[in-house]
Amino acid sequence: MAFQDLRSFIDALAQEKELAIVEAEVDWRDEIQGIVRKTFDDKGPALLFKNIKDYQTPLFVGGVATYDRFALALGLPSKTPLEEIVQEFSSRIVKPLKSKTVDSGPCKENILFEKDIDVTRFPVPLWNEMDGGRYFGTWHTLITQDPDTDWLNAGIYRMMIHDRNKLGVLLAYDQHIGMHYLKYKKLGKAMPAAVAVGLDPTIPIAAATPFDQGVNEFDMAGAIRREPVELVKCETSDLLVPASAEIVLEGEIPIDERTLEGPFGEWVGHYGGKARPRPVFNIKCVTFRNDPIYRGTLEGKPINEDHICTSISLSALTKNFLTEGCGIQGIRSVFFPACAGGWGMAVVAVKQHYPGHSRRVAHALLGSKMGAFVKNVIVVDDDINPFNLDEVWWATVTRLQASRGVNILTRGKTAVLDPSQTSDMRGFTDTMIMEAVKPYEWKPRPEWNNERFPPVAYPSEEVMKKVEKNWVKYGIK
Ligand SMILES: Cc1cc2nc3c(=O)[nH]c(=O)nc-3n(C[C@H](O)[C@H](O)[C@H](O)COP(=O)(O)O)c2cc1C
Ligand SMILES: [Mn+2]
Repeated sequence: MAFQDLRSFIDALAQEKELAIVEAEVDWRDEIQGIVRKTFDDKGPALLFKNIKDYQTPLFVGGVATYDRFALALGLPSKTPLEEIVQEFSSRIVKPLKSKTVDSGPCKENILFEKDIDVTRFPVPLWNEMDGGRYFGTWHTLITQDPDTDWLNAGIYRMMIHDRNKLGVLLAYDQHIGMHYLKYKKLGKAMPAAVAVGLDPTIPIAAATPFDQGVNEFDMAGAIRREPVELVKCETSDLLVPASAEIVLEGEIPIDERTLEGPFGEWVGHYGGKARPRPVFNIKCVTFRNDPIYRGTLEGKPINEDHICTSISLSALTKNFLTEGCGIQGIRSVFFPACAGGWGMAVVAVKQHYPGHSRRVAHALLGSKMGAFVKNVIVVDDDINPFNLDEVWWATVTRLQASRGVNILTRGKTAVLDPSQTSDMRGFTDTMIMEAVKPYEWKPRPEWNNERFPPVAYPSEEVMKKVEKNWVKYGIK
C-alpha cells in the first residue's frame, strides 16, 4: 500500500532501520549542514532532528538519499537491484493516475493569516555556508496553474527566506512554472501559487522529474505510488495542494516585484553565480498539521537525494523515450549515475542490430529533454550492466578505441551552471560520446567461437547457477 503521508514513510524507515533520530541539540546555522553532509557521504540513514536550537518543530532530511530508500519509497524491498528499480519506475510512469479532490485534510488542522504568518517558525537550516540566505524550499513542491487550461504544475524550485511572509523564487522561463508566469505577466496579473512541504515521498520525486509540459505531477505521483494522491483546495485560491502535507504556504508571485536572491549551493556541486534580483512569493496564509514535521534537503556536491532521484527518473524516462519515442530496438537499460550529478552523464546498454546503431542511440539521447545537461554519453553492449560502473569502465578500456569510438560534438547544450565553461559561453558545451562497444563491422572468427569479439573469460552460466544453488553448503559468508 502507498504511504499516506510523510509520517507513515518515516515510520516505515524506522522499521527498516533506515532512520536515525537525533535527540542531541543541534544548530541550524553551522551544524545541521555538516551532519547531513557526513550522513550523505557515508550513505547513512535518513535523519529526524528533534532538538534544533531555537525551535520546537522537528526537521526530516534524507528520506530518499540512497537507492535502497528510493526503492522503499516505491514500496519495493530495500535491496532491490538498481536495474529493477528503474524498470519498475519506467513502467509505472507510462500512465498518470488522476488525483482525487477531497473536502478537507490534516494540512488544515491549523490555519494562520496575515500578522500571524511567520515562516521563520520552521527550523530551516543554512544548507551551505555561502548560500544567500536560508532556503525554505528545497524538498517541497511549488504549485501553479496555467491560466488558460486546467494544467496544474508542481515542481521543486528553490525558495529563499526574505522575510516572515516573503520568499524568493528562482523561476526559469523554460521550466513549467516560468511558462505559467509568462502568461500571467501578459495578463498583467499576479500568479497564485502554493508551496507544500512534508509529503508522501513520491510527490517530491514527481516534482523533481522533468515530465512533459501539460502533465500534472500529482497524477504522476499517483502513478508512481499506484494510488491517487488526495488534494484539497487552498483557503485563498482555487489551487489544489496535497491534503496530508505537513505545511502549506498560500500566496502569489507578483509580476513586477524583485528582490536579491542567491547564491545557492547547486546540484552541479558548486555555487551558482551571484545574488540577482528575482521574483518573490508573498505569503497570504499558512496551514499546517498539528505537531508539523518540516522537510528539507541539502544540495551541493554529489551525492545528495536530488541526484539519487534524478538518476532514477532520467534513466527511466530515457529508456521509455529511446524505446517508444524513437523506436530504437535493442535498448537493455539506461543509467544516469548519481555521482555525475544525476543529469551529467548517461550510460546506455544496447544490443547492436545495424551499422551506426550505437552512435544513433547517443544522438537521440542528446536531443531529448533528459539529455539537456548531459556532458558525456557512454554506449556499451547489452552484456555490460550499465548500472555497474566497474563493468562500464572495463568496457571503456577493452572495447573502445578512442580514434574510432570517441566523438566530440561541439557547442551542444548544457546547464549554465556548468563551472567548466568560460563565463561568456555558459550554456554551451562540448559533449563526448564514447562507444565502448564491440565494433559492429568486425567479422566472426573461429578462435572467437565464431563471434565478432574474443570471448569474455568468465565461468559459464551453468557453472555459476550450480554454485549459486550450492552456496550455503560451502559455508562462505
Ligand atoms: C533542491 C532542488 C532545487 C531546485 N531548484 C530549482 C530552481 O530553483 N529552478 C528550477 O528551474 N529548477 C529547480 N530544480 C529542478 C526542478 O525541480 C526540475 O527541473 C523539475 O523538473 C521542474 O519541474 P517542471 O518540469 O514541472 O518545470 C530544483 C530541484 C531540486 C531537487
Ligand atoms: Mn511540470
